Amino acid sequence: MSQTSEPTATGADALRRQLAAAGQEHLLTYWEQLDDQHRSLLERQLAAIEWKRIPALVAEYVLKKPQLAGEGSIEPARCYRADGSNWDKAAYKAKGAGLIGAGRVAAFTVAGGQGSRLGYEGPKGCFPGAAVSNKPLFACLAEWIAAAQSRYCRDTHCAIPWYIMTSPLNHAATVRFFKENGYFGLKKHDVMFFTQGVMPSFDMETGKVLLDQTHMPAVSPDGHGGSIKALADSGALADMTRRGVEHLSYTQIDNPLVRVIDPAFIGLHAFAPDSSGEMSSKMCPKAGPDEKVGVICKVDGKTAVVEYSDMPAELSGAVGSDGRLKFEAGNIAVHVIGVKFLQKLALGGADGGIALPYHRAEKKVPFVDLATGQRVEPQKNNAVKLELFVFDALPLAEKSIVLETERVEEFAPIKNAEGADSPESCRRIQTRRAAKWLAAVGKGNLVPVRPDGEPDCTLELSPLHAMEADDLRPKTIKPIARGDEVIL
Ligand code: UD2
Repeated sequence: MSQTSEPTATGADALRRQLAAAGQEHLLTYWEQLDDQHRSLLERQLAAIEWKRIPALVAEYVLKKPQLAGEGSIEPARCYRADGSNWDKAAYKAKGAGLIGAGRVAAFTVAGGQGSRLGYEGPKGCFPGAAVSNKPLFACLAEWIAAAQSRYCRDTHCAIPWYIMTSPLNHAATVRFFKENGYFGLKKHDVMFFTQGVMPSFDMETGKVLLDQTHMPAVSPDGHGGSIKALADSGALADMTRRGVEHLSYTQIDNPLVRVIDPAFIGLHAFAPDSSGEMSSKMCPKAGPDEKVGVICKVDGKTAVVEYSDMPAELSGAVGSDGRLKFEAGNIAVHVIGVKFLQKLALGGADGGIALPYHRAEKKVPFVDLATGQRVEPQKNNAVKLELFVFDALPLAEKSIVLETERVEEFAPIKNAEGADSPESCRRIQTRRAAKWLAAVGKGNLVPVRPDGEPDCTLELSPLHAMEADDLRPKTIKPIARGDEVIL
C-alpha cells in the first residue's frame, strides 16, 4: 500500500483513525492526489459507514462462509387459506377496513434495489408496469393507495401515508420522478421518502474494502432488511407515531399486481388469535418443488423464511396427503409489520437495535488496483457483498400468521428482462387476472380465448376502477376482439 499524507481537516483525522482501527486505512491511499471536491466526496461516503462494526463483519462473513441453515426442526407453516375455508374472511376484512379508515395503517414500499437483473438504469419504480398504458410501477402502487383511501377512508377523511425507501444511488431520481408526476394524484405531505444505508464491498481474499474510484469506495444498498434501521434513523417511525399509524403494509416495488393495502390481511395480522400483531406474511404456493423462492416455514417453532438453497431436497419435494407440496409457502415479500415491533427492533437492543444476520453474496465488483492505480473489471467473483433481509425479523415475532394468496391475484414481479418474472410474464398475469375477474361476474364471454385457454388479448385494470372482481359487476364492458389491447 502506498503512503498517504494526513488529511488536514479534523473530521478527516477522526475518519483516518476510525479506518486504521478497522484495518481499512488503504481507502485513503489517493488522498494526497485528490482535489477538494473529490476529498469531500470520499470523506462523506466513508463517514456514512459504521467502521467500528466492520472488523467483526469481515471476520464472521467475509473471510469465512457462515452456516445460515438452521440446525433445528423445520416444519410447514400453518396458513390461512386464500378461499377463506379456514377463517372468516368477511369478518377480518371488516376489522382491517376499520383500522384503515381510522388512519392506523400506512403503506411501505422498498424501492432501494438496483434492478441490475432487469438491466434498467433508473429507479425500478420508474419502469413501465401496467400491461397496456405502460404506467410506471410507482403509479401502479399509488393508484392502489388512492383507491383504498377513497374506499376505506371515505367517511373518516383519514389518509393512508406512503413511506418509500430509496437508496443513496436512486434517491434523487425517485423524488424527482414523483415531483414531475404530481405525486401520482396523492397528497405530497402523505408521501415520504427516506434512504437506506449502504455496505461496502469487500475483497474476498483479504477482507479489505474495495475502492470503486480513487475517491469512491465500492458500496451497495444494505438490503431490504436495512429498512428497519432506516425507518428509525430517518424519522419515519416517529412520523408514524405522530400520525397514529400502528401497522405498516410492506411491499416491494417490482410487483404491479400487489394489493398494497389489503384489509383482510391487515385484519388477520391485527386480530387473529395466533398473531401477536408484530409481523405477518403472505405466501403463494410454489409453482413446483424447484421454484427458486424462499419458503415460509416453522423453524424450531418460529415462523421463518428458509432460502431455497438452504432447503434440503427431500423437504422441497415432500408431498402431503392432500397432494400439495408440504413446504409450499413461497415467500412473495408481502408483510404487515406492527409499528411497535419496528420500534423494538430498531431501538430495543443493547447497542440501540436488535441485529439481524447478514447474508453473504459473492459478486464481480470492479475496483482500483492499489498496486497499479488501474481500474480492474474482474472476470470472476472477487468480492463479497453483505445484505440484510427483512424476513429475518419474522422469528423475532412472538406469534406470526401466514395468509395464502393466488399467484394470478397478486404476484407478477418484474425482475428479469425476459422469461420468468419479466415485463412479458407480468403483462400475461395482469391479463389473466382481469379475465378471471370478468368471468367471476358473468362477463367471461367478452374475453377471446386461445385454444390453450389463455386470453387472446392484453388487459389492464386499474385499482381505481376495480380492487376486486365484484367491482366489475356494474360496469359496462364492450366485447374484446382477438389481439386487442384494452384498458378496462
Ligand atoms: C425477493 C426475495 C424472494 C422472494 C421475491 C419475491 C430476498 C432475498 N428474496 O427476491 O424470497 O420473496 O423477492 O418477489 O429478498 N431492495 C431494497 N434495498 C436493497 C435491496 C432490495 O429496497 O438493498 C428492494 C428492491 O427494490 C425490491 C425488493 O427489495 O423492491 C426485492 O429485491 P430483490 O429484487 O433483490 O429481491 P429478489 O427478487 O432477489
